[in-house]
Order: sequence, then structure tokens, then C-alpha cells
Amino acid sequence: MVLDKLGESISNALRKVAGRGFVDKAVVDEFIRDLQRALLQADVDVKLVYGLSNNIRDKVLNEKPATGLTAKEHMVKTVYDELVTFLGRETGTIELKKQKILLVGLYGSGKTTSAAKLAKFFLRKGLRPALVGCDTFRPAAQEQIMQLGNQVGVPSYAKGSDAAKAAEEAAKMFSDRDVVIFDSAGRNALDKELAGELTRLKDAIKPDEVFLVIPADIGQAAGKQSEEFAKLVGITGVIVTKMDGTAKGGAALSSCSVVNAPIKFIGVGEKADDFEQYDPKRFVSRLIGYGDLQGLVEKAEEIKSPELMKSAENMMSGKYSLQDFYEQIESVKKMGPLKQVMQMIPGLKMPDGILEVQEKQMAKWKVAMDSMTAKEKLNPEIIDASRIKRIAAGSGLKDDDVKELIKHYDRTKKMMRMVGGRNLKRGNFAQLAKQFGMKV
Ligand SMILES: Nc1nc2c(ncn2[C@@H]2O[C@H](COP(=O)(O)OP(=O)(O)O)[C@@H](O)[C@H]2O)c(=O)[nH]1
Ligand SMILES: [Mg+2]
Repeated sequence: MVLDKLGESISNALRKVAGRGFVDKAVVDEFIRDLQRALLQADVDVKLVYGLSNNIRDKVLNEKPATGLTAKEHMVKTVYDELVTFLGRETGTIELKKQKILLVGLYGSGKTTSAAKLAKFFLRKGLRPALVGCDTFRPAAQEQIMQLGNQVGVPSYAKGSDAAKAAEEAAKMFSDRDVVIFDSAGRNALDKELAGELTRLKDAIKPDEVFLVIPADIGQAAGKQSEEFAKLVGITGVIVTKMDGTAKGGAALSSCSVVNAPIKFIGVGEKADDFEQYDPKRFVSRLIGYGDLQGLVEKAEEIKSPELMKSAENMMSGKYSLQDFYEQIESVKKMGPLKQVMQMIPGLKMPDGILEVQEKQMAKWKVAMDSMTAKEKLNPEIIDASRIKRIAAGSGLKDDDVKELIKHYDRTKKMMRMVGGRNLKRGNFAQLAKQFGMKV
């Protein structure tokens, strides 16, 4: 996932804490040093890093743990809470109502791509979006937005050389659409020309939302840029793009929390589907190795796959049969790249390269499961040596392939059970601590 390295370093640092007998100043200081190193490597501003470290140190050492929490759990909870505040403060809610959204940002930040992604997002939510290209500055921009509109299947409009006029015409034309998304032109910097253009555009559109689009690889310039745009046109939300292409996204995510606008979405690739609603709680959970079951359920909902919903539900309730496993393999293709999907399944944090093998293996497993009876799939525990032989023969595979499948299923089920009942909000940090190898 995005910011893999940062997540790995923080999990390692927490695991180190888990190995210590008890939490004292030396342990906390060591953890803080590790955390600082990790954040600085992710390009987070030095001042922000010190602010965060001081908060964590202060709370871990001076606050009394909530009832029922051990000192170590208190430390994990504090780190989690502070990171959530740090990387976004609040969840950027998206209202599913009739509205006008204006996208602003510098050249190449990903505005036009994000406009199409946004349109697709609303489309999936059952609303009727439209795209308006107000970039009259770049020659190919109008064509680009029309093409993207075609691709995602929403009407689009881009005409003329006067951005504000085009916006007004489009607003009239799309008055019956639910969500009208206005894409604007960028420049290399927020110069006078762009400032004037955006102000006029905003006056013409009177948008309900103004989203600033910034690329994750912008580094520490993110803070200053967000402030400038916020001052000029007011910002109600931020879209951080290109989270897939950098290990340095920490700067963009943390600096955004400085201006008073939540991050609403992150872009994680060039395609219209590479777009996620941003929830700092979930993001941090994933970052430090806590599976994102919620994300899987949401995505399943969007794709409207009843089988997948059911299997996600089964996963959470601990009922997880080979049938569920089978349906997941089937549905995974509909959901997009396996890698993305797997990252959302708790306990399945996999090293690079392993997923390619996995994909081949899954194809084999599917064949094996096709040779199973419905009863075997629902009650895999009845699959004994003779059944394994029959299934292998029936599917043209080796006994070992079938055994491997059963082993994998057992492992997955165990992991599901471990994380299934957890709920961070309910304050069940014992589970979380266990993930880090702590004795609780
Ligand atoms: N990898 C990646 N590329 C992106 C993402 N968002 C946009 N891009 C690419 O960034 C480049 C500029 O995007 P564009 O939308 O034209 O930027 P604009 O000038 O702000 O409208 C294009 O090549 C996009 O494909 C993202 O989330 N991930
Ligand atoms: Mg553009």
C-alpha cells in the first residue's frame, strides 16, 4: 500500500516496544527516535515531526491509562490516536446530494484525472454527475475532459476560450444533473494570472465545494501551497493524488491537516478506479499493519456483489467456509487488481512478488474447489486424506496442491477469527496489541 515503508518502520518500532518488559522513559524515548526517523524518511516536515513526538511522549509518560488498559496498550492507543490526528484529523465526509464541485491546483497535479475519478465515484453511488472542462489554457485540455467523460460514461462539456463563460453555460446545461464537477486550469505556480482566473471562475460557478488537488510527491511544499489556495478561493477539501508513486506522501497528508480542510480522497493510480475515500483512522490502521475489513465491505458494496458481501460478513462473524474463499477468488477479478484487494483483507499483508505467484495458485485452487462437493466446501473439516485424493484426481492436480489449499484456507480462517471480532472504536486494544506480538 501507499507509504509501505513508513508503516513497516512504525510497526517495527512498536514491536520493539512489545519486546520490552515494561514501558519506561527509555523505552518511550527509543520508540520516539525510531518514529522520528521513519517520518522524516517519509518527508514529513521536521517541525511537525517534533510536534507529534512531543505529544506522544507527553501522553504516554504522563497520562493515566484508561481503565482496563495496560501501559503498553495505552502506548499503542496513544500512537494510533496521535497518528490519526496527524494524518488527517477528521474523516472527509462526502455528501451524496445535488452539488457543484470546483477542482483547483497547479499544473500536472492530477485535477483532470481526479475530476473523472470523482465522476465515477458519484456514478457508483447512484448519482448523476457531469464533467465541465474549464481549462482553456492548455491546448489539449478540452479534448482530454471530453474523452474522460466518455470513458467513465458521464456527459461532459468544454468549449471556448473564456473559462468563466464556459462554466456558466455548462451550469445551465447541466442544471438537472446531481453533481457537476468543474475542472480548472493550472500553472506552474499560483501566479497572478491563475489567481485571477480562479477567482472569476469561483464567482461564476458559486460551488458548494472547492477541492484542492495536490500530488503526494510534492513533499514539504504541500503546506504552503494549501495555505495559498485556501486564502485565495477557500478550500473545503483536499484530494491527494499519486499516492501510489512515492514513499514521501507523509508530507502531503500531514501538511494538509494544517489548513482547515480534510483530505477527502487519495489517488492511487492513473485509472478511474484508482481512487479511495480517505479516512485517517482506516489509513493509519492499514499503515501500521491492521487489516482493513471495513474497506473490503465498502468496496464490495460499491460493486454490488452480494456473494462478496456475504463472504465479507462471514469473515467478520467467524463463519468462513471454503465456499466463501471460492467466492472471494471469483469476485476478486471484478474488484480490480488482486494486490489492492488483498491489502484490504486483515492479516494478509504480503511481501512484494508473492501476489503474482498467488494469482497462479488461486487459479489452481479454483480448479480444485470445482471438484469438491458443496458439502465439502461448506464444511472443509470433513476433507480427509481419501477425499483429498479424490479431489486431486478429479481436478488433475497433485495431492499436495489440494493440501496446500486446505492449509491456506485454515490459515486465512484463523486470521479472520483473530481480527474478526475486533473493533478499535470499542476500545478493544488487546487485539491490536496482540498483532504486535504483545502479551496481553
Ligand atoms: N500514478 C498516478 N498518476 C496520476 C494520478 N493522478 C493523476 N495522475 C497522472 O498525472 C498526470 C497529470 O494528470 P492531470 O489530471 O492531467 O493533471 P492536471 O494538469 O492537474 O489536470 C497524468 O499523467 C495522470 O495520469 C494518481 O493518483 N496516480
Ligand atoms: Mg488538467
